[in-house]
Amino acid sequence: FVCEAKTVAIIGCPFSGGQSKAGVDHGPIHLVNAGLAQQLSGLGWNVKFEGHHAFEDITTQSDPPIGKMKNPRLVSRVTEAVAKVVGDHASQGRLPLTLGGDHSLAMGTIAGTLSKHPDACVIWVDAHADLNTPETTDSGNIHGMPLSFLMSLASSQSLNYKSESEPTPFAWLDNVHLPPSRLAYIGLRDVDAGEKALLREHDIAAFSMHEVDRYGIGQVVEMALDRVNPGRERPIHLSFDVDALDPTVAPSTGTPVRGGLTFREGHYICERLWETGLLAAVDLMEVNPSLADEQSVEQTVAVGCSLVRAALDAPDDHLSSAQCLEPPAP
Ligand code: Z70
Ligand code: MN
Ligand code: MN
Ligand code: MN
Repeated sequence: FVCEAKTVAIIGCPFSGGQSKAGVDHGPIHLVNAGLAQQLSGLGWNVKFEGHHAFEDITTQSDPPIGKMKNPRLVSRVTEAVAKVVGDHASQGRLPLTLGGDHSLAMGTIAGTLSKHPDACVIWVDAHADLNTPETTDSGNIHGMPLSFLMSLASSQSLNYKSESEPTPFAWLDNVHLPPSRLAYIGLRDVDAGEKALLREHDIAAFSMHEVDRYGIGQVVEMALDRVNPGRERPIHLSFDVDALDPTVAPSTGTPVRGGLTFREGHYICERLWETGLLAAVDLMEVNPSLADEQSVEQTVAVGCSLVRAALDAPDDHLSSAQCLEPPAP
């Protein structure tokens, strides 16, 4: 696989049903209003953006919790719709760029990527593992669970929601199986006990901030790729939760956790994944413009746009001459 897309499809997803704080649904609107589409055109992309997906036709009469899961029917129907949009863009040869919205949306984006590229791997950049099952979750927020659904850990470990009188709303995911060997995390620092057990049980590649400190971001990205993409031939789906960055860099997010990635570390991940030529889809999630003062919001939105530009460098390799530079003699 080599990414030959010259068109990026911006999929704005103003959705907040996977968690409980208002405002994250305004993230994509702020990113677009900051000029993201024009910035990507400036890098040489054809940009396809036809307005945000409001999911207006998706309403649930009543959506009481199933087990601990909050808004399960709404999240399921929205993510199913997102999977279809992402899959359709990928099938048309466009690179899907999904703007969140909360991270439950990645259930849809990754399912969409896998529908076109069944062998894709996922690099998940986040302070959190988002790996809880409906059983291990404390919060009941589905944005803390998308990976357990994508890897079918939820259905194997916590079948109790299937014993309800109605069928599980997540039946649409029954044929989606991301193998745990194709997921690598970077930036973790707030992982629940149940998630740690799952990471161990399934031998998932998890590079926390400890490893970033120990090896440096350059080594960590190579180690992550060696685990999930050793032959460097699999398409890569990058799912970037802005809370992976340190709160001094990206303050406007629902669950800031101190000790995060620097501005450069975040950008390096994006640049390096673009450089592989294998990037097949990008998510930028959890920008919440209601959770900070105006200047912090502006800063977070600007950093979000900047990360996307780093991940989607120009289709024509305009910096290729830099690759000819020799390192200085020792
Ligand atoms: C916790 C949970 C989470 C983002 C918080 C937190 C998950 N593990 N993810 N903020 N982006 O609720 O499951
Ligand atoms: Mn707003
Ligand atoms: Mn997340
Ligand atoms: Mn997070």
